[in-house]
Amino acid sequence: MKIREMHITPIAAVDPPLLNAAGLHAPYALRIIIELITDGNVSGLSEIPGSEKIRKHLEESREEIIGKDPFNLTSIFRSLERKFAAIDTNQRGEQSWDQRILVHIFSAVEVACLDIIGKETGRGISDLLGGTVREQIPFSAYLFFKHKGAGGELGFDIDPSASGWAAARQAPALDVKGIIAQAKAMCEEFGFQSVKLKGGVFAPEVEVECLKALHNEFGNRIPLRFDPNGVWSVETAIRYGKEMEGILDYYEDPVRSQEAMSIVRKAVDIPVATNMCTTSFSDIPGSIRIGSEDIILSDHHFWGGLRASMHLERICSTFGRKLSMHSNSHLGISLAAMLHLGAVLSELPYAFDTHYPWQKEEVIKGGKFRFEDGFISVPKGPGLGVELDREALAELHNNYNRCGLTHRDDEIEMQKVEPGWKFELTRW
Ligand code: GKR
Ligand code: MG
Repeated sequence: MKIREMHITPIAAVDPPLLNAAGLHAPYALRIIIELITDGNVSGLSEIPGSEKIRKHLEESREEIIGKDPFNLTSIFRSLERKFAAIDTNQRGEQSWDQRILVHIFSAVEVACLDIIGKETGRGISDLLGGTVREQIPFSAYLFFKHKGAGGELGFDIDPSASGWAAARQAPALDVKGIIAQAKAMCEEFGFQSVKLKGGVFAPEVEVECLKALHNEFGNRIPLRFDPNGVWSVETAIRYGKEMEGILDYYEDPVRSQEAMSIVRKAVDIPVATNMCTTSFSDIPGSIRIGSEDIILSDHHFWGGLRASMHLERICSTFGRKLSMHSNSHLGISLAAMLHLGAVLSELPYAFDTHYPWQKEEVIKGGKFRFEDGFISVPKGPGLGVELDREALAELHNNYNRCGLTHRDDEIEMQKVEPGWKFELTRW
């Protein structure tokens, strides 16, 4: 069996004006859909975060992929490593999302090849990864401070005919009242049983007040997480961390760097989680030496695939860390891959993150995955268990061509509402 074709389609999915430490989400979130087709006409899919830089490198990786056997992942990876050895060092960036190229390409190729292998063998990806140990995967509500607006063509306007979560998704959430309303609407619609608040947007006392209000509203029944994406100083993180002891289930990247995280971790009695300070296998020795976190939030797009995330789980259990999942704005192909990973991990100590409720569009047939009590069932069909909706793909690709965005830049988007706004590594 050989890979005969590789289709790389950049897409843009409507995204509301969500705030974070890096600024503001653009009206569209960029993704890339990859389709590999074999000489036997079997198609394998994957989805990764989109940027022109990654798209260009994916295009350049064609010769390492076309003509190869999808079962030969190790040798494909080795040749990709050789090809990109010179460019892929230390480019993660200062933002909360990873900008390294090779990990994205590995993830794109691995998931699409596993999708092919699953279709060839009639087995789901979770079977290929060692077998399903759970059929339903728990997710957490992911709250954002946000401006009023639906995103996409509507931008900061709304569709007044929307109701339920579709209306709540457009509403502003710039204070305690807005966050509580968002949390209630999201939990009511999707049944989430834990809640994460994205912070690093307003002064610490405002965000901590929101967390206390969430705790008052939901009580201990709903575990809370909080993530200011590293823009607090060690002093701020310790001071406010102490106020949140007994309220937070975990404290995610309050500060930047393994050293700073380990100081906060020792001073505050809340488990500390990261998707920013320990983000690759080469960070593991430092993490163990310094003791920088209790929980590593993996992401198959950023750790180089599903098998790499399983490998990470093994390392985590060896060194006394828990593993859970980070997310960025995404659609159903990425979600399907996350579900298969969730199905095979030995333990799921925490519900996974997902931005999925913030996106209303889909690129797979049958529309969006459905949550039940905050859980999604692992798809049953062979491979990923999802099928590409080619009309939807064409529409989302048109969005991409029309919107003019080439990469994520939350600082530029933020400057449209607050002229002169600048991203700061440590803001408070
Ligand atoms: O979507 O604005 C966002 C988040 O801030 C995202 O970019 C982060 O990567 O959700 C992520 C996180 O947990 O840090
Ligand atoms: Mg995070």
